[in-house]
Amino acid sequence: MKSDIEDVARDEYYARMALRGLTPLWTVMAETVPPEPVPACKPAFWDYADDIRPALLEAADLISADEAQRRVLILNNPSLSRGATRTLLCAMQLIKKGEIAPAHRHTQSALRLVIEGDGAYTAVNGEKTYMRPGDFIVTPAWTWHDHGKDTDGSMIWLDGLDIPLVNHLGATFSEEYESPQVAESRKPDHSRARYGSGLLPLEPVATTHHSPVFSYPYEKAREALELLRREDEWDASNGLKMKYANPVTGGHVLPTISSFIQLLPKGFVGSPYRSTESTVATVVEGRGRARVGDQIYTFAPNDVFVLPNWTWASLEADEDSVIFSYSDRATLEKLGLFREQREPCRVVA
Ligand code: GTQ
Ligand code: FE2
Repeated sequence: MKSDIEDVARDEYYARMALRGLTPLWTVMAETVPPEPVPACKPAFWDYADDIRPALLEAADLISADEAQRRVLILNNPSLSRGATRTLLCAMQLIKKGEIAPAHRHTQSALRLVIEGDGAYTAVNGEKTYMRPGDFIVTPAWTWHDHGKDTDGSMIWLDGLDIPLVNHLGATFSEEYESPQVAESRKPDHSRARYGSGLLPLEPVATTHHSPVFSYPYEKAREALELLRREDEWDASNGLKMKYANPVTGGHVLPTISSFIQLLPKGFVGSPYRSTESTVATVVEGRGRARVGDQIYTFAPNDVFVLPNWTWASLEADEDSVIFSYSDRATLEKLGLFREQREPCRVVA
């Protein structure tokens, strides 16, 4: 037992230390070295049809892609000052006929998941890929990229970036290109043909931090999931979940961000799962529920939700459902910080 005199002496010491920018560890042990992660990020959900889509259509009348540079709405998690998780940003972008989102590059890595429309392209270092709903596209860090649309109508896609992570690390650089578009360097989808068809060039392929393939068509991913479902190898928590891979290394597509496509068959009731990764998910097809922490979200196509780090979550599908997701797992694995936990016996009410 410590005496009152000791108490007073300690409090007086703590107050003096605070003024000097010194904090005794023993006064902040629980928050500094907690026994397990205490997520600062809470679950979050955005409704596409009712909220995101109308907001983007309004922006389409309010400002041009040229003036905005990118006509993008950021999906902010209410528990954070900016971003969907503490490492990842999620946004939705709209482009109209005749518009160009001018070429630029940045040290943050980006990915796209195409939501609706047709005829728009995104170009990476002068190589275009025309986007179709469900397609997954990577824009590696420090590559020049521009987006454009020559055909009628609007096109919408989801942007995923590691902006909060890279900004936190203090490693953000960006620059505008000298003209709105980078001149065509290769025919559209050159990289996919060269690296993305189960074929590789005979000469050694340099391993870079990112996949040499920029575009992963939905058609291919969907076909693979459909073939795999016949094998009946469902994971109790994640259904049939596959990662998008760098075909040269077998690793994740980007150095910081992992991306996944997942099939949940009609009637699937997943058992709870949590990991140290922070995940953003969007619904490509189907309907169901996501139980995330103390929240229950009813999801429909193109809705977006956050699965925070170390937070129990489970998925249920009322129809065959396909979920695209991206997470900071690629970062965590490199640092030896990825851990996961399954609770198959936990009863889901
Ligand atoms: O399309 O290049 O949502 O640079 C945020 C930053 C999209 C883009 C975003 C970007 C982009
Ligand atoms: Fe960009």
